[in-house]
Amino acid sequence: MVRHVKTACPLDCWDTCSILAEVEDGRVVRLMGDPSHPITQGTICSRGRRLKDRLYAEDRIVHPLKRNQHGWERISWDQALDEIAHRMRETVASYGHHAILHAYDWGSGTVLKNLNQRFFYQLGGCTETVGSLCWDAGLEAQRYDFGEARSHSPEDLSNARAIVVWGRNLAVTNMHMVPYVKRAQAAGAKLIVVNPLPTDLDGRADLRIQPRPGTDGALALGVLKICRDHDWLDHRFLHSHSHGWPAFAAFLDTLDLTDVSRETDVSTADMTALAEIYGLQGPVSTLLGIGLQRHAGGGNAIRAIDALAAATGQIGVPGGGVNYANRAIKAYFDQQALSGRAGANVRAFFRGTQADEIISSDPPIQVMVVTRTNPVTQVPDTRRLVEAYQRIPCKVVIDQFMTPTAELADYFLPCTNVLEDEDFMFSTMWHGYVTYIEQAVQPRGEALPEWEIFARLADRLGFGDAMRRPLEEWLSAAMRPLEKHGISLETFREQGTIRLPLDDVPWADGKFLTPSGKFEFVSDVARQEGQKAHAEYIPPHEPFTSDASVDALHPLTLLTVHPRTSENSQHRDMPNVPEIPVVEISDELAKLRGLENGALAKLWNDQAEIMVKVRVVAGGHPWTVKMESGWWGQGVTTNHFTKTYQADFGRQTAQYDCTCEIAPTTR
Ligand SMILES: Nc1nc2c(c(=O)[nH]1)N[C@H]1C(S)=C(S)[C@@H](COP(=O)(O)OP(=O)(O)OC[C@H]3O[C@@H](n4cnc5c(=O)[nH]c(N)nc54)[C@H](O)[C@@H]3O)O[C@H]1N2
Ligand SMILES: Nc1nc2c(c(=O)[nH]1)N[C@H]1C(S)=C(S)[C@@H](COP(=O)(O)OP(=O)(O)OC[C@H]3O[C@@H](n4cnc5c(=O)[nH]c(N)nc54)[C@H](O)[C@@H]3O)O[C@H]1N2
Ligand code: SF4
Ligand SMILES: [Mo]
Repeated sequence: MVRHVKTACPLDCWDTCSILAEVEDGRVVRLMGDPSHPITQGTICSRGRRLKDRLYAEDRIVHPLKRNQHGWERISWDQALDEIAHRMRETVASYGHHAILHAYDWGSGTVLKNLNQRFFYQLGGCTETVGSLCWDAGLEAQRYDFGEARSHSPEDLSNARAIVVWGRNLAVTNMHMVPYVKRAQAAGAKLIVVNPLPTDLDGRADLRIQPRPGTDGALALGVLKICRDHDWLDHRFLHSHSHGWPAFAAFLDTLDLTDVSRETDVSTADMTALAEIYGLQGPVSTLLGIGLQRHAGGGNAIRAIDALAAATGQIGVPGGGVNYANRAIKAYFDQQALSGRAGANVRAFFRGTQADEIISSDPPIQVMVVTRTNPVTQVPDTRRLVEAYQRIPCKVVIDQFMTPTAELADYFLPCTNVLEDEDFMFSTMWHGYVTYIEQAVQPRGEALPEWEIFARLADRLGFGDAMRRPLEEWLSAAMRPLEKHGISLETFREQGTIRLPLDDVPWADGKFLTPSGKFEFVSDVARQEGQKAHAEYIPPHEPFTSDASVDALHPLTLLTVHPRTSENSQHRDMPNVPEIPVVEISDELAKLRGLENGALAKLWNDQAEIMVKVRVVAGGHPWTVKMESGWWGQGVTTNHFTKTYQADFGRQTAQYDCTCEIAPTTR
């Protein structure tokens, strides 16, 4: 008998699709988009569809493993958990809680995953990874400016007269936004793409701006200066709803547009064209990407774009907004009810610099538990990270596959795939629809839900009661803030997908969550936190030379962007991944380096060297090399090349702040 089960994609993605699983005789036979989902409307991407391949993959690990001197041996859950619990107890007694490291990220974003942290807090504390490999500089920037990062509803894009896709690889990373863009364009909206690299949207764009990577802060400030010089400003907004404009305007006066043009490689004509869009052709909806803030001045760049949009009247109006994230969603879920941190003795290591922190740690890390992340491919400076991890005497990885991180471990604990779980999924990246996850099939082999793994460990450590509740209770506790909106777990289960009571147009009432209650061009909070009070341009860490000769040291920027067909590293085991990675370079650079389309080349910098295949693309910032991240092979990952530089805000890594060189080679 065929059954349709409604589940959701747990991947860290803008779109948060609901999925229909076709189940026959206890087996998932097909995954389909859910036509009833208002945003994703029956389509899912290949990453979503491959959740089924990951479920049934032959190399998925479905039994606990322990490393012995000959390699991995299969052991029972009891043995694995007894030994790990013993190790933890001894570690706490001899070194204290901080000698246990919980390294986690958002490889799966469902609600019950918050119980992972609960385990370590109920244990009494730990060292845990904080900061971001992903998007925190931008979140902090918008906290300074608006009080919180909020996005317009996708439907509101129809009110825009211009759409600026600024550093978001929309068609690849946020594909369900594309129909909204197309509909807005059909209704007359202009499309502007600001990205150093060519993107799939470029063919549809009315204006393409390809700045040197890491210089968007200068670009936005320059464009705003042009708006100010022409008085293309919204004086009503500036007067009634903003704070600090006179001081910020005085700062703009000190900018020289010729300098901005030289720094960004964007002509003053293009800057003026963009200024006309913001100043004269609104409402403008800005769709910010995350890649753009993985640079030294990433947070300030987002503040500068916020300022440009605010001063020209794009905030709180239909069809406007600087859409980066949607943190308003957080208010509808009580994550604390699950993670329950109160009283725990927690030390923080930053995700990006964890290697150095582990190496110099006092007390030294004795046990590491890795959940929902594959740091060996995803954290900058892989070589240093592996060196640090190798010093940790006991490493436990909870995953579904033998990733390069798991290969370093002493214990591998197999967790369930989302199709084997009951849970629910929300994300604060974009739209306000959340989906209930019904269990489609029984777990394969001995795989366990992660909460069950931690509950069993807690049983052994004497606090099982704090980790064991009926699933309904956990789910209801997480949803409690929705009760006052008349949404219970039962309604959620019945409806499958619900729309959160969010505003279509944030800040329409002109009331912001900042201390002044206004949009803050100048932020005392930023100043108190040791940041610049207003947006300024912060140049890349890596010295850039406009001398593109091979003699100049690594004159090219290496952008290790998100892969088209994989979620970070999660689909690297799937077919069609070339053994030699493909890098994209502009036709101009190809000519300069004597490289033809399809040629083999050597790509290197001071940290790594690798053989690549060249794909020559028309246009793009000429001194930029694109290589997809999440890849591993030839003994290296993309992050062997990247540095542990931090962006300006939020302990955000600046892994796109990276230079390289490329030259022809033969195999
Ligand atoms: N297919 C796919 N989709 C994904 C993911 C995936 O791995 N694969 N990952 C998900 C996750 S975790 C995230 S965080 C999001 C990320 O979503 P995006 O932000 O769209 O993706 P990124 O690859 O981080 O970078 C986006 C773009 O930023 C551009 N960029 C880099 N530096 C600069 C700069 O200095 N200025 C400007 N203007 N542009 C710049 C890059 O050329 C790239 O096109 O995507 C999510 N969706
Ligand atoms: N050079 C470079 N580095 C980057 C980026 C980049 O663009 N360039 N992007 C950065 C960004 S935006 C992000 S978000 C990070 C992502 O970094 P990660 O979150 O580490 O990346 P993933 O490859 O998604 O790894 C998730 C792992 O969790 C496993 N997993 C899946 N479901 C579960 C589960 O339910 N439980 C457990 N325990 N494990 C599970 C998967 O098999 C996979 O091994 O990478 C960052 N690193
Ligand atoms: S990865 Fe994103 S677009 Fe693809 S199915 Fe999952 S949520 Fe949807
Ligand atoms: Mo991310």
